[in-house]
Amino acid sequence: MPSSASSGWLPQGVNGQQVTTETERITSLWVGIWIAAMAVGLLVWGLTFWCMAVYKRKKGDPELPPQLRYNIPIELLYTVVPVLMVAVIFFYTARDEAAIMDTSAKPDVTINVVGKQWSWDFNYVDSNVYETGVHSELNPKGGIDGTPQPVLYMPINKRVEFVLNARDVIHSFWVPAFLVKLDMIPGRTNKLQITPTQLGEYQGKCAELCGAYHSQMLFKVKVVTQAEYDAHMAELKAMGQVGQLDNTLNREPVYGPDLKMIPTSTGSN
Ligand SMILES: [Cu+2]
Repeated sequence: MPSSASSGWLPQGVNGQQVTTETERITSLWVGIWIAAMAVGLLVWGLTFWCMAVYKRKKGDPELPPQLRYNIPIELLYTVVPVLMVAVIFFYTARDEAAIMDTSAKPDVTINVVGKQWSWDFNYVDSNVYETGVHSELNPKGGIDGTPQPVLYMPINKRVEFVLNARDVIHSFWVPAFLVKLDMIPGRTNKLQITPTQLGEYQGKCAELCGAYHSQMLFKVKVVTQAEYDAHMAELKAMGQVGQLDNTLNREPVYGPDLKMIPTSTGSN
């Protein structure tokens, strides 16, 4: 329990370790805003119940007590105080969002992630290899539950830049343990940099309702050592998954005999 309380009941890594370089910042913002909200809530509830108890109508009281209206100091107070509270929350949110969404640093690894109904393609840009997921509807090897989830590899302690695109409709790239998600919008490229700091396997999902099988639009994330990452790149290459999958709009992907989408472009996106 202490470890889940320290993360404000947000998803987190094993033993309270930080999953990425940004999870501590995100957790602090989350917990801080909850503490501020609870303090305000307790004050408001406290004053409300105090008024109800102290100023309730007592036996023998005549009609209603004098009614207060057009009280400028009180009206100013309940306008200025909430504006200040929102300003403080805005300041910390904007500060942290700017840090989390900052993509000015040169990444160690670039991975182009393409969302599609209802799976994912991963183009490992630096290694010029790719991975493609196929939804069970299109994959006779898997039933509804039997669809293998495509696996996204990330080397630990390396700054990974995700270049996010969508092939058909709006999707959203979400790894709950990373505490951040970003929309994938057709015709637009969004970027997100993540530096994972804990080895392990994490669940990834689509966070934007994108059609009938949205809930099955899943993938796995494996944070591995650099050596394991390199081995996986070599493995993809050995499997012939060389080049980069086209990520322009295309609702009718072409699959090879082994259900691999045939690359329709190489190199640039
Ligand atoms: Cu989706």
